[in-house]
Formats: sequence, structure tokens, C-alpha cells
Amino acid sequence: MPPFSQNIQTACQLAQERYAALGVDVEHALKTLSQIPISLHCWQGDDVGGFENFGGTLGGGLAVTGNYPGKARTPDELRADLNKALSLIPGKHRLNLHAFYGEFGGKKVDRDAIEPKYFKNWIAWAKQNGLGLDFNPTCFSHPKSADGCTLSHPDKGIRKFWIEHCIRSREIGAAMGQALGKTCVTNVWIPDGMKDTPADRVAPRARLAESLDAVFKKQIPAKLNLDAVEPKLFGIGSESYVVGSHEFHLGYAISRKKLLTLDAGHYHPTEGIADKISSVLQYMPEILLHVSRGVRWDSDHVVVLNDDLLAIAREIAANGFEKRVHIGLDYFDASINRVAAWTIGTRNMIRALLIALLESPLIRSAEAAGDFTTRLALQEEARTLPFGAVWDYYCEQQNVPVGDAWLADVKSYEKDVLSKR
Ligand code: RNT
Ligand code: ZN
Repeated sequence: MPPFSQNIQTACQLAQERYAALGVDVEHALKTLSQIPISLHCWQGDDVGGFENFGGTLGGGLAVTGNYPGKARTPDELRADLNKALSLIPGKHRLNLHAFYGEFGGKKVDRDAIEPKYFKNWIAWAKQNGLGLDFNPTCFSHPKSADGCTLSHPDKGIRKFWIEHCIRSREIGAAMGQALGKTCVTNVWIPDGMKDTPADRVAPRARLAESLDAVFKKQIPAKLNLDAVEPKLFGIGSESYVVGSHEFHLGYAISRKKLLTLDAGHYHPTEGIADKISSVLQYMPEILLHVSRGVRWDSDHVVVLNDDLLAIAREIAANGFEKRVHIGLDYFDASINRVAAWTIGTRNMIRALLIALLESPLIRSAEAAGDFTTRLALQEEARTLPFGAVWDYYCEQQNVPVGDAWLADVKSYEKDVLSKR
């Protein structure tokens, strides 16, 4: 029997022939794929805990369920876990940090006092590993957000506090962009909303627009930092009203030339974000995605290779939007091994992009010719094309484990490292 890698090459060659007959250039697809970075969310590694020293608990309606052992307790542990996950994921990627993951050296540094210096180890680590960094102000898990209100707060002092936090966050983003030579995307999400029907839906939104304008007042070169705003339909504790709704932030992003963040879990349960991509890109140059998986609600389950994910990837690849759509992940599962959660979700995102990049141009030309029969036939046949063989080949080419071989690696890491925490 030939070595495994010989089998992989043979299988990929056969797949390549199938794809060539459909007008698909597999090598080209793999080259494109290798140039699409995914921004891994640091918060999967410690259940959205962060490293502040004032014992805050998770707020803002975010809920992490499960108590799987071995979560990262320190920045070094989180980086070690990320290194492990990244060694199992093909390609070169990015890390998405939240402000409360700064390294404050045991000091109580409040959110309105954060500075780039608290992120110097993250920057050095990113540089060493050739990664880009993205950033987020943390407008939750804090006494000043305890009533579920931040940038739209009726109290001017509290608004000012969060404005300052967001201003500093953009500056940290710019410092990251500068240090790494890779543009940082800083995404503002706030939990503000109401549990029950508000009497006044207008004033909080007017305050939010005003606060955001203050946050974005200072021009920062787009090469260093891009700003994004993330809308949401509802959250725990904000079931009836969210100040930063989809329409609010869509309008804000277009009128202020910001990026809109589309989070897959932030809409009605049957409303996907795939169809929104080509709509909003008519009016803005770039967007950010938070690829997530809601199960009946914004539950942030690990991303799986389902139709929603395939549709998102398809809209990016089929339209050549790779440079205009920044792909970030946003989920948190504490009921399984956290390194595995990163690995599974990120590999799925990349796998979905691969499947999308292998789409036959004959499907689009059939549509252009008005032949919807052929379109549907080819779309359905595409579901069982041998993309798995190409994926295995890509993993091998990128020097990461093929198939479920990565799992043994995670299991031994769990035995040697995670279980000792
Ligand atoms: C919350 C938003 C937000 C957060 C992260 C931790 O509903 O999706 O993006 O998940 O900032
Ligand atoms: Zn999100």
C-alpha cells in the first residue's frame, strides 16, 4: 500500500480531473484559498473571560454554557492554546482580541485607561507568528455596563466613560496595524437595549449616534485601522429593543463610511447573512463578518459545515469579494475542548470557502442563458463533487494534519497541558 500522502495526491488528481471537466481550476482555487485570512476570536479560549483584575463576571447578555476543564487562565496559556489550534489549521490567519485581554501586570487598569502598551506581548506574538490582529472595545462585563447600557446611556458620565474606552480601542487597533504592517479591524459592539417594550425608542438611538460620532471623531489612516459597527436584533436582557439594531448600524455605517459587521447569529433564526453581503456591498467598500451558529437563538455554537456557512462562503468566493469581506469568527462553547472548538470552526470556515472556490462557472453561465434547469442540476450535482480530496491535499500542502488526524494532537495536548491546569 502506498503511503497515505501518495493516496492523497492520487485522490486529488482524480478530483482535479472531475473539476477540470466543469471548467474549474483546482490549483487556482487553492492559491486563492491560501490568501484568505480568517480572524480567530480569542474569546473561545477562556469563555469570554478576559484578563482584568477586578473579578468581573460575563455580562451584556452573553452566555457561555459548559464547564469543560482546561480553559486558559493567563495570556501565556491562551497564546499556547492558540498556537496549538493554529498548527492544525491550514493557511495564515489573524487573531481577534477584545480589550479586556490586555496584560495589565496585576494592576487595575480601567477600560478608559487602556493603552497599546498593555497589548505589547500580543503584538510581539502576532509578529513572531506572521499573524494580523483585530480588536474590539469590551463594552460589557463591567460595573458601568451592569444595567445593560453603555454608549447610549442616559447618564452623560457613563457615556463619556465608554466613549473614551472606544477611542482608546481604535488607537490600540491603529498601533497593532502599524506594528504588524497589517490593517486592524476594530469592531464596536454594545449590548444596549431593553428587556421590555420601551416608551422611548428615539432618544437612546440619538445618543448612540452622537456617542459613536465622538468615538470616530479622530481620523485614523485606513491602512492602520478600520472601524466596524455590529448590529443585533435581540439579546438576553434586551429581548424587546436593541439600540444598535440592523437598520441603525446599516444607516450609520453607510453615512459615516464605516464597516458594517454582519454576525450570523444576530437576526431572526431563519434569516441568514449570506444574502445581505451583496446588498450592503453596493453601498460600502468593505464589511466584517462574525461567522457564528445560532441554535434557535444567538447561542454562538461552534461553526459547522451547514448550508448557512456554505452560502456565506459562496457569496464571498463567487463574487470575488475576498478582499472586501473581512472574515471573523464569533462563537464560544465551554462544553467541549476549546482548542478543538477553534480548530473545528476555523477548518469549517476554510473548507466552506474551498467548496465555494470550486464552484463551476457553468452554473453562472447557465443562469445568464436563462437555463435554470441546468443551474439547478449543476448546483445539486456539486454537493457530492470530491472536494474532500482537494481539502485533504490542501491540508497536506499547508503542513497541517489531514482528516481527523488533528484530533489526536488535541487529545494529547489535553492530556499533557490542559488537564494539568
Ligand atoms: C454579541 C456580539 C459580539 C460578541 C463579542 C464577544 O452578541 O456578537 O460580537 O460576541 O464581542
Ligand atoms: Zn458578534
